[in-house]
Amino acid sequence: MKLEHLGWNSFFEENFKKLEDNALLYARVVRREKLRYLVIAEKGELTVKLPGRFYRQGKVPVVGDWVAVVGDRGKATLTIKELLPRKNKLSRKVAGVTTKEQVIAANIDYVFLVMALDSDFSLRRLERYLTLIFNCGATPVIILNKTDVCPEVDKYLQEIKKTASGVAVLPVCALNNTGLDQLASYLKPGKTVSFIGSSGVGKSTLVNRLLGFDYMKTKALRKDMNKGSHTTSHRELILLPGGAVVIDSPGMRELQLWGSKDDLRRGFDDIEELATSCRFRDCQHTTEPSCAVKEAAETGGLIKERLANYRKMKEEFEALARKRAEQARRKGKRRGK
Ligand SMILES: Nc1nc2c(ncn2[C@@H]2O[C@H](COP(=O)(O)OP(=O)(O)O)[C@@H](O)[C@H]2O)c(=O)[nH]1
Ligand SMILES: [Mg+2]
Ligand SMILES: [Zn+2]
Repeated sequence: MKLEHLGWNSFFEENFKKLEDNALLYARVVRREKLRYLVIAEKGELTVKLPGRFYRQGKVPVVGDWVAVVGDRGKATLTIKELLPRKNKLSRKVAGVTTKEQVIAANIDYVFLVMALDSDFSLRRLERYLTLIFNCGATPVIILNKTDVCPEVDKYLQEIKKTASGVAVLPVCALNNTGLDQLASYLKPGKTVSFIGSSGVGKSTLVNRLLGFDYMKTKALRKDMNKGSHTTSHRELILLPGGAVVIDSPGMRELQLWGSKDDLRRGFDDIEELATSCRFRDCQHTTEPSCAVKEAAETGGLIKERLANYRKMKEEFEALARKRAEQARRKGKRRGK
């Protein structure tokens, strides 16, 4: 197995060489199951153990990570020795009140943000997802699925283009297998594509279409499977016949932000641009006089709900920053004792 097809490149190679240990193998994480990981190395798939120190050090490998693996002499068990530095990572805040990062996937080239053109469609959710993707640094591509149930695809395309300027938008129908050829230019050997989006938008159906057979459990299949055994473990990282690597992340019910308010800059460049005309340089666009952003929202130049969403996310990032600073302060105190 040539691991270049799985995304192995000079960046990872250099970091691997720095470990200066001939006994090590490099491998990519395919799936995590508590203390064991399924990884893929040159010799093929391997099950490896993760020593407890990784948890204590807070560097737990995720799907898409590259790890250095070592075998115990004479024993069949393999152990993860190092987590190689990441090119990037897609993160959110863990669900609930805890202030903690949850890394969803690592080392990604493109994030396919899948949205369905059914009643579930929301521009505000799109803005939220994009903010997370901009934090990751991977290139977002919006996949608009279920065009078969939507008579006004063009209307949605126009709205999305206004909301996500500069981001490619590809309308497709996974069910009827139409429009999927547009994805080909991204799905090149060695490239890693992570699929994200709400549950039910058709991510698994899309992946199955790209694979050419039903590999991922889709909602339709799952219903029947609940009756019998449905424990067939599946890989979260899959190699497509054409060479690209796909990461199908589990559905996200709650999309809590992780990152900083700087991550809003790219997705809201229209607001940033307007803000340069506000009277005050540090204008928060709330109660200040001569605020160009508020004026635009009142006169129709800026969609009100978009501004409200921007403000909401900015507040969330500010609250997150306060909590993280407080955590760091407490940690420092404990260390100082
Ligand atoms: N009408 C329509 N339904 C689709 C399309 N793609 C997927 N679905 C259906 O949407 C449901 C959820 O799909 P699934 O792939 O499991 O979504 P996931 O949760 O994002 O992985 C299933 O019943 C699919 O058959 C599509 O293009 N059109
Ligand atoms: Mg799915
Ligand atoms: Zn302002």
